[in-house]
Amino acid sequence: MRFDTLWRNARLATMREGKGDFGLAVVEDGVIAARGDRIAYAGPAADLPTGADAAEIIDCEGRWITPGLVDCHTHLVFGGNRAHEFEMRLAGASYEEIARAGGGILSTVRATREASEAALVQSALPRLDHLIAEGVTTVEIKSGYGLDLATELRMLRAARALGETRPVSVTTTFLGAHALPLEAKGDKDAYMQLVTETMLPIVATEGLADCVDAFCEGIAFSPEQVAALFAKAQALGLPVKLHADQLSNLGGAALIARFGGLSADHVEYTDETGARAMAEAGTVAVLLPGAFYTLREKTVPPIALFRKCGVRLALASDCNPGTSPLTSLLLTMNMGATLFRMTVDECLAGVTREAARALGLLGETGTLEPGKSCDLAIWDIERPAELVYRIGFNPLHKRIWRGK
Ligand code: DI6
Ligand code: FE
Repeated sequence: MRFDTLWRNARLATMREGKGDFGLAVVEDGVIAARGDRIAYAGPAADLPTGADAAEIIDCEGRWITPGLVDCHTHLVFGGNRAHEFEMRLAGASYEEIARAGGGILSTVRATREASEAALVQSALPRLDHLIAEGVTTVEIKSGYGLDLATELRMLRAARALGETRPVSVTTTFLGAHALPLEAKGDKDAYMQLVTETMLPIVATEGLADCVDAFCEGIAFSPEQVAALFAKAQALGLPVKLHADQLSNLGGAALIARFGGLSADHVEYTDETGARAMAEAGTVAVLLPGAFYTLREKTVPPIALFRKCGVRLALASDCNPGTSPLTSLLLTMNMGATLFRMTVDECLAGVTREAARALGLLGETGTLEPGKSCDLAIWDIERPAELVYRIGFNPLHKRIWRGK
């Protein structure tokens, strides 16, 4: 049997799901073989068909291989940054004071509207490269700092362009319902009608979004406004997800579950009704410890409740200039463990299998299984816990995307 590339002498964390087993699914003396951009074999060396051969055979010298990492929630594309607001907050200013002084999300909106597509790509590349350097092979990127049609389209084009510029899979999300722009003059209903009836259909027609997201919160949009947007998204054949229950419980988790959404993100304030609805709908909880840390939040997401109900847990960077200026999934895993008390297995599944599930891409990536894209991260570690335990250290040996 002839393969293109074969990685041997490796320890695999395949992340493959067995019956009732959601662990790492470790293979001690493992082999991965690729044909083209697909995994053709992933398993014990002993079970490799006899006579197996490959054009290129790589000795991994006992290193660990995991699926390429998946960052399933980022706002990677934006203009400017908010380092000055960080300083203001350190000097005692509150988030609200900064927002009233023209800062906050709207200051990023201003900078993003002023940036060309090329400038947006250029400023996002170092952030993307940092993710890639830690083994990321799939990244989700949201719009939401344009809040007008032209800039929202430009952000989504910039996100697609990033995927053409670097060897990484990019999925895009339309987040026109992120915040209320100044020109809406406080009229949330009118703005959401614009997002729902005008922007979204054009975004869909141009094929620029793989998914639709919204921010459901007192400072953003109500469940009713979001429901109308989701109904439209579904009519257009687009899956939905939601920034839900981050700062208060407006029933966001139950809302996204009602629409069969891919994920409910943040979910610090989700209650048992919400968690049960998510489990029923197969909606993944995407936990974002970077935002929790930056905002110095006190309310931890109800991890035990999610476990009890059987809700799947993903972890993501939420990379954004305001509440999570974080471009490291390794540090995200450490925060998931230290701040949220997630286990090593949960953290690793959270940035591989469950993150892929949260993007609707589990058939394509997220585990080491035949037929999937050959997306691998090869690590210089002795045990998987090192990926979660160390802080500010990157043990990536090599990253493979689509077999290369
Ligand atoms: N939740 C957040 O924490 C960020 N967006 C969102 O929906 C805030 C983004 C920002 O401050 O720029
Ligand atoms: Fe976010």
